[in-house]
Amino acid sequence: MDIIANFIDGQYQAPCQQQYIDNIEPATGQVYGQIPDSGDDDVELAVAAARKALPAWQLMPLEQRADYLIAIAQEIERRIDELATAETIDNGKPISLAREVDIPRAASNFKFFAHACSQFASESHAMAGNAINYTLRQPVGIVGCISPWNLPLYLFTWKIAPALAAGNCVIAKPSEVTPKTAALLGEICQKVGLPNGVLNILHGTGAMVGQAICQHEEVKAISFTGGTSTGAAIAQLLAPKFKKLSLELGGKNPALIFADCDFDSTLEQVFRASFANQGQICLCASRLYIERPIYEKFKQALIAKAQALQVSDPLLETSKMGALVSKAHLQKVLSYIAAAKSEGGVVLTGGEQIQLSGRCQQGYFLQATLIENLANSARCNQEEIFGPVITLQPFDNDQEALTLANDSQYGLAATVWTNHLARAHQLAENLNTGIVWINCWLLRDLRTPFGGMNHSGLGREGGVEAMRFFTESKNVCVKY
Ligand code: TXE
Repeated sequence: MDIIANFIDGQYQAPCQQQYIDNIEPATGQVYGQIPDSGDDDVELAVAAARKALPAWQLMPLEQRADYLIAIAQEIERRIDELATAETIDNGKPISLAREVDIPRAASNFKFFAHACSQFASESHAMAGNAINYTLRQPVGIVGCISPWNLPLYLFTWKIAPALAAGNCVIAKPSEVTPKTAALLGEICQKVGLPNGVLNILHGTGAMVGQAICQHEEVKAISFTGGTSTGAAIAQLLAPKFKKLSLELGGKNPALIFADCDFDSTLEQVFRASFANQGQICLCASRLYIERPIYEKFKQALIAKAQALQVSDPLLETSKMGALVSKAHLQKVLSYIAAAKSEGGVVLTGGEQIQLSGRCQQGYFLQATLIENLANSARCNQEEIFGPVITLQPFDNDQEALTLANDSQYGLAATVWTNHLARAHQLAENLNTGIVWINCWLLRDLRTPFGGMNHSGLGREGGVEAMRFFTESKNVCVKY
């Protein structure tokens, strides 16, 4: 049994109340470990550790702080196989995806913000009459970072790295569903000698330790990634406390596929955008709008690819489609397929849970699923399913495509597939999403603002946006 501990003040510690939660491997459906079910007492210990560490950490020369982040990145890279295996066991994603995307990106997050902290400039504004203003951007202090289960270490470090780079001390909570790589990050911090209390990692549920982190008076900012409803609950709780809040929430992302696109390349990329990580990425393309002249051809090609996509044990090197993250999530995704059928949807392929043999017999597996013939108002077109389920609809002109795409409460990411230059830029201007990819998907420059609008979140992560979120700006005006 793999028992995880909290990481507080540079040491692993059992939860104060000695309460634990089972940790289940999605590919087998079996309990393989236990994680702390932490609460207020554990948060108190973590805040005390952060409070003690803060003065030295925030006054540390930038280069020295950056050196710690680089050292963490290098240690992540050194332990890539162990971390990738742990991620796959916890999340159910194919081991090749964990090793090629999740873990390398965790290292990149630390490297990127190590450099960002030495480039993080500020402004001054000279005035007529012998006066000058300068802007200080000082660390917020103790901050909370709360992350989800779909890209565990990737999103956990996407928040922690800028928070540390900006001179804050962090209380971080991974999802209780995928805690393992976050737990291992504690060992990495010990190995590189990160000062005790700078990063504290607590495990447990959102309702208990998650909420306790958000509520603690000394935690001055919360960076959250997860479901829209959870984001709303956190915002409601924190509004009267006037804490800084970054919410990276769900998405229901349209793909606008025009007849003039590069067909084969678009097919490959759209398929990956739809089913990568079993469709459990907030940026996945889940609503495909296809210009009518190529609708049938593109549909048949997608069906063929979906049927060829082998669901298998995610620990196999050849695995391209692993398990969904939990039994509850699998049931949620299946409920949407049932809803689609009740709303007149036609399941073109997939739609059924798959039972594998051997060790994965009790695992949470689902076929890649394509559905057509649904109104844009249908639940499967309006709600985030967050699984390997996509819908297809034809359109006849640019305006119709834009109207369909923008008919959503979400606004995270859109993709546009066309070689028509003016069309691409005009659509990019008018799509109500925080991110627009044209003839590509998930091509990421960490300097860019990352996030969505409406029900997809509040604020932006990445680059200078993240450094500014994790600092308070102060204007100093000098008369001389
Ligand atoms: O997210 P939750 P879950 C969407 C997706 C998924 C749904 C729920 O649709 O089906 O969200 O997924 C912590 N105070 N996304 O259950 O519940 C929780 O412990 C403080 C999109 O993972 O939002 C976990 O660490 N913390 C998303 C984290 O919040 C709380 C990726 C996320 O949990 C809390 C994942 C509370 N009251 C899911 N309640 C994306 N944008 O990528 C929960 N938590």
